[in-house]
Amino acid sequence: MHKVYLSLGTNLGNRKRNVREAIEKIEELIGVVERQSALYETKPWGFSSPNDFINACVLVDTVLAPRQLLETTQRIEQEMGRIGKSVNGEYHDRIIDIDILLYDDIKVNEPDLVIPHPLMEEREFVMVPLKEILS
Ligand code: PH2
Ligand code: MG
Ligand code: MG
Repeated sequence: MHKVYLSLGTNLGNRKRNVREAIEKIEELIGVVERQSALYETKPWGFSSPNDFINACVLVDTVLAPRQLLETTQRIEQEMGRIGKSVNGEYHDRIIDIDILLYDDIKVNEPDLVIPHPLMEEREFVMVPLKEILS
């Protein structure tokens, strides 16, 4: 089993329901959610939008390898109706974003997959919920 910390973010639609649905799908397709942070209401960081976020973090036990994990988080985003991804660091409103923060204590450096998440330490909306559940 591998311990994985994921960040969840949503700023469109019924945000609490989006988080709930994402966690249900994580349980179904990734593994047991061992810990879940509180939900934090946050202002958009790095772009401007009238739509505030709800952010949270979860700790999941999974048998998936890092790349399978990435494919599965992307599949969940798509199944929940996410359209468009951030291109060239330009962000957009979204129904759900699921980012991989930490995977055991390994490092991955591939064009589309970097672990630990390279921007996590700069982002309060990640670090506050993460610290709440970090073991
Ligand atoms: N995600 C981003 C960019 N900006 N701001 C907040 N408050 N919450 C996020 O989840 C978020 C963001 C890129 O994925
Ligand atoms: Mg993100
Ligand atoms: Mg993402």
